[in-house]
Parts: sequence; structure tokens; C-alpha cells
Amino acid sequence: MTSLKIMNENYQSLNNEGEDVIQGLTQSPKTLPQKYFYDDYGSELFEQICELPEYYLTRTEAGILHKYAHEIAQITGACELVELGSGSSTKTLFLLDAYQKFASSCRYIAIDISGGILKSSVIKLQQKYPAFFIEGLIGTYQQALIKLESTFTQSRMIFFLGSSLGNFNLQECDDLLRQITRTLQVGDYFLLGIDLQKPKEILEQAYNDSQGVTAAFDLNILSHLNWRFQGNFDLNLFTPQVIYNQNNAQIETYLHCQKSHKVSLEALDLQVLFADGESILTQISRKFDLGIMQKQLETYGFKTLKTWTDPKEWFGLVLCQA
Ligand code: AVI
Repeated sequence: MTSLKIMNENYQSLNNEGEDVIQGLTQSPKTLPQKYFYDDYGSELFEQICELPEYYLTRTEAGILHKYAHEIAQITGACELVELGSGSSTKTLFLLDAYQKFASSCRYIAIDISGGILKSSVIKLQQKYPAFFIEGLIGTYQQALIKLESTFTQSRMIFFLGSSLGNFNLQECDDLLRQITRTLQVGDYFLLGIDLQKPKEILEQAYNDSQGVTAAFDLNILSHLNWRFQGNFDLNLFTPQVIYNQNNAQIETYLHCQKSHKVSLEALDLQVLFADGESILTQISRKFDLGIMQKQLETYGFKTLKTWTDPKEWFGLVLCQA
């Protein structure tokens, strides 16, 4: 049985959506919340990024899952599977295949902010796994996890793949990990995929591909703001730039303004002045150390059961228990 629930139908009024845009664009230096990358077009562009030769993350993590999904399923046994940021759920197939062997009927809950991609992947998955109960929750992680906090099951594994945790700053990361612990009971599982630290050149190439797909993705955040908040950002006046900040072990994505001008976002009653050369920080992508991450997870009450990496040790998976 398939089910799709929209958590954020009225989120503009319910959650003061747009407050974060006002806050980001009126501070110095200017920032934007990374979630605005993911309208339907942005999510499609991200799917294309995942296929790029330079963007090793998806391929490498998929390789690890391909090799070890059965071991993961063996350790946890049958459980409810909850995926944060499921996107097209491509890598999830390795896990669902593995869990199918353990449980004739399994429940998989996919959570994503982008309704278009979630709807199509839920339909495809239901066809591929007719005995599974597949549910899609369209909304932010916070909205979906609040819903799950009140629906405990016998055993649950939340998984957060693709190193999406790296897009959260320290405060957001802390908030999310706390919320995840509230959604799990003692003995439940958390599977986390993280991109590991590596030479600057490899990292910068991964976020600055030769075909310009990442640049289109970076600029799309402005198109999204234009349609969502009736804005008039001129995309031709901004140039994407990516740097690896070695001190903070994070990729930083900026949009540099080429000419001083004023932008308005009517729905937010906001007018913003941009100076020539001024930039907006649109995204960080933190790169992790597997050992430090395990210690960090311990502070949230998680015990690491096992970790896996690829032969080059570029990407890591941590399976831990609440
Ligand atoms: C979704 N997230 C893990 C991606 C990353 O690698 O930080 C987002 C991305 N932005 C540009 N390329 C990929």
C-alpha cells in the first residue's frame, strides 16, 4: 500500500516560512538556507549532480551499500525503515533488497522536501516491492520527525545518507541529532553516511564540475526564491564560486554579485541591496573524520555497532544503536 502525506501544505503561514530568508539576506555577510536549493527543478539538478564523474559521493556510498546492505540488515533484523532526504531513493534499493530477505512485509517511510521527486519514487518503489508498505512524507525533516515521534513501532532504523548532515551547521546538526534521538527508542538504529576529509583538489572538483550542472544548481536557489516569494533576482548578475575551507573542513558555496543593484521579494515585503562583489553564502558541505563522528554520536547516546568505508576511504557509513 502506498501513502503520500504532505507535511508542509500550509507551511508558509504555519512556520513563518521566509523568515529565514529575511534573516539571511539582511545580515552581513549574507546567507541563504540550503533547503531552498530543493524545489522540483533543483532536486532534478541534484540527481544529475549525483551522476557526474567529479561527484564521487553518490557512487562511492552506493558501492558501500551494495557490498554491505545485507550485513546491515543482518545486524538490525526486520525493522521499520525511515529515510531522511530520500530523493529518488536510488541507493535505498540496496537496503530494501536486503531487508526484503528478512521480512516479507516491511515498512519504508521516505521523507523529502521535494514533492515531485518523492511522489514518483514512492510509486516506482511500490511497484518494485508490492509487499512493502511504502509511505512518503513531503516536508522538512523537522516536520516529518515530529510526526514520527508519536508513532513508535517495534523496531526502527532512521537512515540519513549522502552526507547530507554536512550541509547542516553545528547548531542545526545538534538540533537534528537531538530530534532523531527523540524519534527512536532504546535499541533502535541510526545509519549515517558521511563524506570523509580528503585533498582539497578532489573536493573542489566535486563541487565545480566541468559541465556546469553544479553551477546551474547553485543559481537555481535564486529562481526558487523568485517563484516562491515573488522575487526579481537576475541570475545573470550572480556567479557561483566554490572553495574548500581547510580550517573548517568544509566546502563553501557562494554566489558573487557582479554589479550593485536592489532585489525585492514582494511576498516577504523585503528589499535587499547588493554591492558590487558582495557574496551570499548559500551552502556549506562539511567533511568528516569517522572516529570523531563516532565520538560525537556517543554524546547523543548512540553506540557505534559497525562502520564501513570504500577502499580509498573517501566515504563512511556508521551504524549505531540508540
Ligand atoms: C545534498 N548534499 C549532501 C550535497 C553535498 O554534497 O553537499 C549537495 C550538493 N551541492 C552541490 N553539489 C552537491
